[in-house]
Amino acid sequence: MTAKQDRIFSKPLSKVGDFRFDDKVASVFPDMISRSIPGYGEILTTLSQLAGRCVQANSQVYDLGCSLGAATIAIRRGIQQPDVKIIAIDNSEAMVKRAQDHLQAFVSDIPVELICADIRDVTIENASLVVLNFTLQFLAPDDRDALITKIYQGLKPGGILVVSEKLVFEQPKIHELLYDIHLDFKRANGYSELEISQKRTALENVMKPDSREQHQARFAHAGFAESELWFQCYNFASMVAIK
Ligand code: GEK
Repeated sequence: MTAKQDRIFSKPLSKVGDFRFDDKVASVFPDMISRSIPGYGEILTTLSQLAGRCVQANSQVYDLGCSLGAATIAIRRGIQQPDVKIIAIDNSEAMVKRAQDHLQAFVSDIPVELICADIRDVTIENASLVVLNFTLQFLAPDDRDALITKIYQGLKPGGILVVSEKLVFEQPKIHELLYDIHLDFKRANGYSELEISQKRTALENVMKPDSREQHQARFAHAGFAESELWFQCYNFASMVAIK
């Protein structure tokens, strides 16, 4: 199946509204995310490996902000233990509707419960792996600590949390350099200057990245004994925290 090309911001818009995960975005999402996030494919491959090592028998796995279910599919492929259920949650109806078809395109005995809900409202329990793959940055900053604490409390001992995010950097020149390199990555993937600038405007009020230091302080505050960055490409990273 070839992914439909993302042309959402290719024409000049009289007013660029806030970015929304609506049907238009859901319909081009695989193309959009792979042309926008460096390392997205590698992160999915590693999620599968982490699932193989860390998912415990008789436990639950949560994919929070699952979009079309790419992380769920990767994790499901890696799970080695019996009696595991995956709970995949997204509050975009357009995403959840399409995720159902994506999940069904792959055969597996591992059950997946797909839920359309706000991740701030769901209970996390008996979890051995929780994944926030580029989702936390879309949550209001004031709600992030409570979510990470709720996840910590719902994890079993030895359970892990994987958080992938765009990062900001405290050193201004480093910040500018890594952001510029990322824009080159988007240009190399065929996005025009107009597409890049209109998307940036659309995301301005919606996506507020934290620094690595803020993430690690939040993990520690929630109770995680250990956390580390395991992947970084430019200003995109993935971190793991262990209970
Ligand atoms: C992937 N993880 O392909 N509750 C539920 N879902 C939310 C919320 C919320 N409060 N806020 C945002 N979302 C995926 C990619 S995309 C990242 C994740 C991106 C959802 C939102 O609807 C969207 O589907 C997802 O989080 C973020 O591995 O587009 O850069």
